Amino acid sequence: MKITEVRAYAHTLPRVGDYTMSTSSVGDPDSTILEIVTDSGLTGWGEACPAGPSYQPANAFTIRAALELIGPSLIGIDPRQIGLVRRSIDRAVNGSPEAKAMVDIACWDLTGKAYGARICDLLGGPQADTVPTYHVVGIGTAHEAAASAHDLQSQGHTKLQLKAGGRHIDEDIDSIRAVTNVIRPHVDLFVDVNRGWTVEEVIQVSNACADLRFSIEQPCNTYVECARAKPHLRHPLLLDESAVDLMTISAAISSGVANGFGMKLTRIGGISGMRAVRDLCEATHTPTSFDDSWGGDIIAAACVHIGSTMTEKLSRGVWIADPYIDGHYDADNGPRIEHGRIAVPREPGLGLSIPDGFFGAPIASY
Ligand code: 0XW
Ligand code: MG
Repeated sequence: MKITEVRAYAHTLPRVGDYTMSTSSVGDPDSTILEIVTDSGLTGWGEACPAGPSYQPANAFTIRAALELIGPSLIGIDPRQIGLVRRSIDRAVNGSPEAKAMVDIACWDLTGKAYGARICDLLGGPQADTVPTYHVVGIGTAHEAAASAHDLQSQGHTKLQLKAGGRHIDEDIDSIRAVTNVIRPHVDLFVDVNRGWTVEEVIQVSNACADLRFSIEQPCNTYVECARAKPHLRHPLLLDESAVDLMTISAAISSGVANGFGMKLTRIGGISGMRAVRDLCEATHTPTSFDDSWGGDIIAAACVHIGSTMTEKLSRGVWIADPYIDGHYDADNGPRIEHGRIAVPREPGLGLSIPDGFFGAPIASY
């Protein structure tokens, strides 16, 4: 099997409802879709969709610019040789993890389709037919947060992520208290600040809520700030945006800075990179989630496949943007949340059948 063409598409995801974090809001998510065509007639799909232009170092335009260099380097390569593919694109461009992750996911899709196996089966096999997810409770008044948490638990959610930051910490403390007042037994709560607090603020919030059970995710902007705060916290600390590579992740585990992670596949190198994080977390009994910033069925399926292979006790859940998107790329097999869980796709590769022409004309072809 050889790669004969690489196509890139731009796809604006129809958003349902608002989604605001401490330092940014999602806006109209501009997803980049990658289609890798082979001489076997099989094609593979990848996707990368930042949560708005200011959430992370990459945006739709930088991702597409990187493809200008990556695309041509793929022609003639066997996509099943994912290690060779990685070395080729690393020679083509430095950095650009989101664009490279798209290639990785598309190659895993092609490999599964070529061998008639689901990606999760190629990764060691799913722990169950469904995976746990977590649902966000947005930034709002304490009453709104409590009402949302109540409703989500009634829908079967057992993992809640309360967004915080971007305002005085007294408002966050009020929301944390209001939500913990309605949290039911066996429901896990974590407060995700998306880098919005200072070291002083996270210490103050943790002390003010010392009597409450929750974890704190990415309170401060940098790894150094989170590490500086950690010894003073009364709550477990989770890293997300600062967990940028395996060296940082392993250092955070061995130093005791991180008690767990919120991981994004396109930040860490796609399915292949997330597999390495999974194995490190399994070996060190460190919980992690399997997420991405935003995106549709393609990135959602990739997260579900790798997330399904993690020991459930160590899985913090698989987050997908489905509740905030109107529609699917694959109406039948696109991942969706039911009673707090997501079904693992059943068909080979990613398990998606995307209709021809769904994304319109390519914006680029290599
Ligand atoms: C909840 N997410 C995975 C989706 C948004 O991109 C933010 C992110 C997070 O946990 O930071
Ligand atoms: Mg997070």
